[in-house]
Amino acid sequence: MSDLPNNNHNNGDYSANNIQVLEGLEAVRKRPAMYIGDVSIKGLHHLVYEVVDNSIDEALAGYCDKIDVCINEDGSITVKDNGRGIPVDMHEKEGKSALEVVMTVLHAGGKFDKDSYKVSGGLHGVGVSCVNGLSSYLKAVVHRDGKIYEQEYKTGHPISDIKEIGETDITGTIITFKPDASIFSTTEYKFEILSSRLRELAYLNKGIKLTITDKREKDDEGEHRREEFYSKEGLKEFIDYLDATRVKLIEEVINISAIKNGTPVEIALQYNTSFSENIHSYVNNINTIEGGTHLTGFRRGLTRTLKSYADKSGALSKLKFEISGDDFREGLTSIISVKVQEPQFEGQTKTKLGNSEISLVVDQAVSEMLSNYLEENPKDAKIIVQKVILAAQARHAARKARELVQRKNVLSGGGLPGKLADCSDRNPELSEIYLVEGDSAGGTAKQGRDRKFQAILPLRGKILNVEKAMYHKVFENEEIKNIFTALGVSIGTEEDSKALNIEKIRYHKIIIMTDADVDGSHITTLIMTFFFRFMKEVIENGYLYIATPPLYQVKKGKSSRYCWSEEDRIQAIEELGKGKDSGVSIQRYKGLGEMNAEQLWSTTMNPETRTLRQVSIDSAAEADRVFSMLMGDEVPPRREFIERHAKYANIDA
Ligand code: 0RA
Repeated sequence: MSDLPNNNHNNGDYSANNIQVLEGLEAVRKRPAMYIGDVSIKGLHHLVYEVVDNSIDEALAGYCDKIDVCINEDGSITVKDNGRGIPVDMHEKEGKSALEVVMTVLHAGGKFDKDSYKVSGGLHGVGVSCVNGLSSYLKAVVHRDGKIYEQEYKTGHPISDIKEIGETDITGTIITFKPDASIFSTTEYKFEILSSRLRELAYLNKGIKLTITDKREKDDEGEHRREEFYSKEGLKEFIDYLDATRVKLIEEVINISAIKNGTPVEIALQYNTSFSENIHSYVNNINTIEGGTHLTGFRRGLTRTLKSYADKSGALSKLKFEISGDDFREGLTSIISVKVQEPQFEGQTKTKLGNSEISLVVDQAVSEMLSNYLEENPKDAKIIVQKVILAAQARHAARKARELVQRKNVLSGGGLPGKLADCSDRNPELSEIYLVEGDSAGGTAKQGRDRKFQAILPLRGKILNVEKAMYHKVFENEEIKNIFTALGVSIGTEEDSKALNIEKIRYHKIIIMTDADVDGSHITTLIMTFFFRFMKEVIENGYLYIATPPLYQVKKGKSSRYCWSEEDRIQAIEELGKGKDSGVSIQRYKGLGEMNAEQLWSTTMNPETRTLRQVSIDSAAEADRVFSMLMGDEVPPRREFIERHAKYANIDA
């Protein structure tokens, strides 16, 4: 790279290797997003995954079974494993220890270890040196060959030589790093985000114990927050975890495990009484949210195998219409995990597997093992076939209902819902739509908005709980039809019911605005569930937001302050009431309706002053579980969940 100052010194004392080392990590610091995706909260957490992935690789190679992650008091991270320890011997060519090479040369991670089965290694597979480059401080401690070694770094550069600091009878690697605050937009780690990734890793890689400890805070008993994850049976237990609040159709999760053409394929599946399809796919422990060839292979294998079994059993003879692929996946929860030697990732977020050979690999694994299963378990096979037929019948009925609805819609002129107050701008990138709880608040919002770019769609009361409703009920629901029509996206049909024509969407900000009370947050959750189940692309594109109306107004004479939390309120009372006689009044806003149009605008709708919370999916599997739990039938786990999360409630949902 010619724009780096060190380039001029390519003579004298500097060896070419030295310069390359420098260039490597300077490149990471210059364009961090190229290496870790972004420098937001996502990229920040990616640093931990990158280090943990190295330990997982050590575990997959058979040398490690314990990984401990710690969020330290000062916000730094420590990852400790009981693997072989990073080698420390002198590296002839580089003229430095192997440890230093691993820590300071880009992509040097697996250099010494070509034979081992290396398939982990993070979404970008950039290695731990990348973490080093993006850390203001990093310390590597290695237990190996009876000795303890240590080296420290600053922004990727060693600040000491490798030192022998003691003796040991264990082996392993301990890496502590502090993300560089001049690079990341935030350096505050979230326990929830890290713990759900570690849980996922535990299920995906059975037999490894992963722990996380948060030393930043203590609970009432003086204990640090801590979680431990260990899965003896892997994917099977992952399914049980995801389906905790769903009613299963067959007793045992179906397991498929095979190595086809050298590619390990692991699949677990279970049918439940719900109507939704929950398939989560992974390649080398990475959640492939955009799918890819492994998913295509799975679907094809599943459909063909079940269809041929059902055909043979004669169960389909009475059906007067074709079964579609979707029918085989209604009420299906499944995890697909493949380990691919040289994965090609495609798609917008590089989470779509492109390797064409994998499709057949997975298809064959499913066909062979599932047809065996069906032959050996005729009782379960019958239950599954019955479920598929029911799904087909319901879908058939739903299509008729939908056609009727759409015909009516055309007869009444089609167009936008009557309740929508649209904005005048036609550019989706600049347009917003507020989904407002209740007609009355909707009216206030219509008065208060900037009509150029803000549209208002009032929703009456509670929208349908899509987690409990059948497909055709969802599409018959007035409020939900209004949302679809207002957004300008069409209701999918049959096979492609999950493929939304997102490029037609009329607004790039969809803002849920409800009362700041229990009912309001329930409605927010209902609407989020609806988007998660039927328009996931909206969330994935970052279009879904939650408005945050104030909780209080503290007033004294002519001055007033809006408050969004108890702390805000206490501070406002103190500041407004300072030194003078009292006369401070506090208004608690129970609902949006208690604000007038001007107040609603200035506190909640004006882009200059409002705070929007963007809805994101950190872990699709976890989101799936949480929504099915919050919105499903079983009350006790929901209560437990709410109580457990009350203290640590994650506002970014
Ligand atoms: C290179 C080679 C070997 C192990 C590792 C790296 C290694 C890296 C990390 C990062 C975190 N924990 C780790 N554990 C091991 C192979 C060493 C050998 O052959 O003994």
